[in-house]
Amino acid sequence: MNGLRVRRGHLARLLAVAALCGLSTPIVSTPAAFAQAQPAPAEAPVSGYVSEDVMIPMRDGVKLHAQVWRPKGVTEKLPIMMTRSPYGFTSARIDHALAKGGGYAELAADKYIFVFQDIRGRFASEGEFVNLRPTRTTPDGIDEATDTYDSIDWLVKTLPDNNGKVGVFGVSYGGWTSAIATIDPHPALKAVSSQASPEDMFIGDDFLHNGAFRLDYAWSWVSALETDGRSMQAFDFGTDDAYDWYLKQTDLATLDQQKLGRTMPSWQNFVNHPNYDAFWKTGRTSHMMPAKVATPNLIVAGWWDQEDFYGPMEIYANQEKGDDKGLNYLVVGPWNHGGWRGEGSSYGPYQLGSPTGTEFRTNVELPWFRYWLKGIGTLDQPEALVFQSGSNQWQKLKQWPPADSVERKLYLRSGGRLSFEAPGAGEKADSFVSDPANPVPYRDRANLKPFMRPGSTWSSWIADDQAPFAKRKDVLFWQTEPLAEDLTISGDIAAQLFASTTGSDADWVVKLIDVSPSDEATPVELRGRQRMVANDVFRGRFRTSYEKPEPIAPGKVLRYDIDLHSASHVFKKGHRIAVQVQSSWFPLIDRNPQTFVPNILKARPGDFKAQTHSIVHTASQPSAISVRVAGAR
Ligand code: PG9
Repeated sequence: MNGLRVRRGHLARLLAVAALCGLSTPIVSTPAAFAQAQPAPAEAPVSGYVSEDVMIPMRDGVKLHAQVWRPKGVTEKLPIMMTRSPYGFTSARIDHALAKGGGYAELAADKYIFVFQDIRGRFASEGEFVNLRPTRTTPDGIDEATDTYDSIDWLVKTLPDNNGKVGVFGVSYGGWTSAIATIDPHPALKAVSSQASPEDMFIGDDFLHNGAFRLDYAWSWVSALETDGRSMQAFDFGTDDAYDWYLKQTDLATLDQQKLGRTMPSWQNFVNHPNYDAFWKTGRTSHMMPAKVATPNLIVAGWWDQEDFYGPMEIYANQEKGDDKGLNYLVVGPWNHGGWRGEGSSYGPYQLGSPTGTEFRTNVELPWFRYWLKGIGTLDQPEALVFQSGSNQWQKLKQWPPADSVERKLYLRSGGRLSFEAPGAGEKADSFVSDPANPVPYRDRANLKPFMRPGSTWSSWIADDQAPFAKRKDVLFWQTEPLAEDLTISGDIAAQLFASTTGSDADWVVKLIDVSPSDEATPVELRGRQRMVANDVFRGRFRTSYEKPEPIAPGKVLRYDIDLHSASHVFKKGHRIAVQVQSSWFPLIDRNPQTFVPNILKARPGDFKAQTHSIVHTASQPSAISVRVAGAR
């Protein structure tokens, strides 16, 4: 190598910090790992790989740090597998991930040269960090795509015994950098796998959903990443009670100055871009990617990803439009964020029937990269490989969503009934009081630690039992009779709510739920349990436009169309299908003052008012959830 090495001792500082990044998926290093902080394993190489640290020069003179891991004693020419992340990599954790039983064991056993790179401005890399850096606006500018290009160029020219072929892969932020790698790609880049990449931060990923601000995630993430630029320092809330802490914050717009004594760029962006403007739109990942797909991409999503489910599904759908060569593939498995790096035999209390994470890595990811980077094997990857929950079956599909399903509507009816029969005459509205002083928690208060706080179980909150919420007066609940037969849904899900409020703004949270029976044949821990199959929040002010929010006319029944994304799920015979509707989900989502103000992050305490919300379900205004029922043709 050309002498651009970093001494081992130089990394001691970042090893200490990154030791916080635990997970069973060590080098994924998503921030959720903070929640499961464990001590770093002792630094005794166990993988059979040896590493060295390099500084790679970019076109503007900035040098980016990377660790290069190579199988010891192997002299054959090997492909390079690169992952690029802002979270820092510790040597000990990489070593364990590459070793037997680790999240990268299958690839490592097949032998690659692995490169783990700190992106610009993070950890040992030089330069300035910009969160989800936009693409360059001048030909001589830099962005993550040019940094990827320059890194690949240096690696193939510099690393001894490489075969000239490079794969780029990673989860979440690393999934995003993988997607961005396809922009003006280096000729040596032969395949990517963008896993759980965000697509659109305003509409459906980490920071906002349909314009509703993901308060705890946004604050925790930004304060950890944008504090000193070179580490991850989880914000010290001084309490485990996230609900209480956030409820006390009455001036969100200046939270960064108040708590950290300085502004944080991303926080200020949230404050200054309350609507769907060019700032958000130009950051849409698939709009930055080439319209014509030229690099094979294995897109990976988890059905119960608590951060970026919208992203990979949307990237897949958008890239499909320009996939003339058949290079755009999708895998959707029974996982939370990055769950495929673990064993994946269960999710919450639900057994999945097989080690789905190991299956994915062995039968899908490994053959994918072997084929493109080593020319070994054939590509018999289906266009869409989708796990069906409830039946625990993998399905090989020609496309997602599948074409052979029919839309059916589950109507909200009087008396808490949910039915495929539309309402007739005589149905009344269901009403509740939504009080911003007492918002509905998004999970049981006992589990409501801030997401990065040690011991937090944030990564599995979607698996929480929803039954306790159905009992609240400010949560509406409808359910079907026990099903006489299995009912399989496969494809898009959407809510059409006809709703009114006495206020001038309101959030609508909708959950589609599978209710287990309470009989003796059902395992005790599942009896009467309410499993969330789909969910999302919609901020009412954006009913007609995300760009130009409008007050809601008090008392007026208006239609709200809410995307609940998609699912492939079997509601088993004897189960019930249920729907919950509520107007707060705290502190997952910030509180809507329920009084229209131009910018909710700048709302004053006096703006927050209790209001009565109503869901109408009459023959002419039939509130419903539409699902795609499989095999119903
Ligand atoms: N979901 C995380 C993230 C991705 C991109 C930007 C901000 C946050 C992550 O786990 O990396």
